[in-house]
Amino acid sequence: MKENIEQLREAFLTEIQTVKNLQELDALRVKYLGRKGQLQAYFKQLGQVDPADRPQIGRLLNELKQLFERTIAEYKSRFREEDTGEWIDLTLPGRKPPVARKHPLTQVLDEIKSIFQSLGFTIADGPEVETDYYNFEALNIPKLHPARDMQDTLYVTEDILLRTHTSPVQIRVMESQPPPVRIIAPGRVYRRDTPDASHSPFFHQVEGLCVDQGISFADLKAVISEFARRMFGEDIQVRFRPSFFPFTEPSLEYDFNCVFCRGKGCRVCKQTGWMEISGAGMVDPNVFKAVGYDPEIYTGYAFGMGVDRIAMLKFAIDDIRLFFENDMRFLRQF
Ligand code: 2NL
Repeated sequence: MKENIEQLREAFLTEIQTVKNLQELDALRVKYLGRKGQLQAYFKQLGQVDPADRPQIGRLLNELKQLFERTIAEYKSRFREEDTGEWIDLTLPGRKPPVARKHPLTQVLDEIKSIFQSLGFTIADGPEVETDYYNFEALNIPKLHPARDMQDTLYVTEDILLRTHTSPVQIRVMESQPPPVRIIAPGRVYRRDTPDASHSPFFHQVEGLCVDQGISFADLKAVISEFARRMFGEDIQVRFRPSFFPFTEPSLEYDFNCVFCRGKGCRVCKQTGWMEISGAGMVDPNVFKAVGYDPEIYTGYAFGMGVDRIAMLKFAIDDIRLFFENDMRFLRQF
């Protein structure tokens, strides 16, 4: 009997290696474990075995049964995986959906917009392809001004060009409605520049305009100072210096405390504690005349700022070109 059990074991282990699919495996299971199978036949013969040997033979038969069951189960899961792909490995990590994010410039622009919206400004936009009139003439920029030169502006025809600032948007808004006006005009602008770390032939600007009766320099200073604090922190101070623009009179340029040393002086601000941001001023009476506002009744301030430059300060980026190369290694950091 012991020998028969050993032979059955060998036969099973040899035969199962030739099994190629689930059907063949099932046939094998019936042959060895089925009610009319060989193992069952030996169990039936157990009664005729010498009572002294019976416990040992019984144990051997039970062990063999367990071996059959275990080995068949193993082959079964292997075939499932290979043949049908039904097998699901619940221990695998899940598939991560790619999470979209906003471009750093969009993030900064959103922040700038929401600060000015909270100060009562609405958002205006307009064409990027403009006429000489809206980009220059209405803004009191004289015919001989260097900005009008082919070297500085990208022309489509003699009269049509890519806007060099978003001021034309503000001209269009003033033409279309009487004061009061309190708007910002964010958007892309174009200059004829060779790209380097601080220049790009296109970049992004936000211009602000506030026109009503009794608007003064004090209002401008308050709005710019509040913007600086909200954008970069309560401790950031603003400095105003006299300047000149054809479309404002008087004009100024404004600086914020260096956002890296907070005004103490460091390498980035060349030990001055200040960083140039942009220009502003009281709207020139000639601009009001061009849009049909009476400069004897209304006054207003206007300002500009570079979105790319503010984003570079905010994220400590030293090359403007990084914003426009779509390099995912760069963009994924924000
Ligand atoms: C700069 C900063 C500035 C304005 C933009 C403006 C717009 C209108 C009327 C008057 Cl419609 N001014 N915008 C004013 C001052 C500065 O931008 O540095 N630009 C060269």
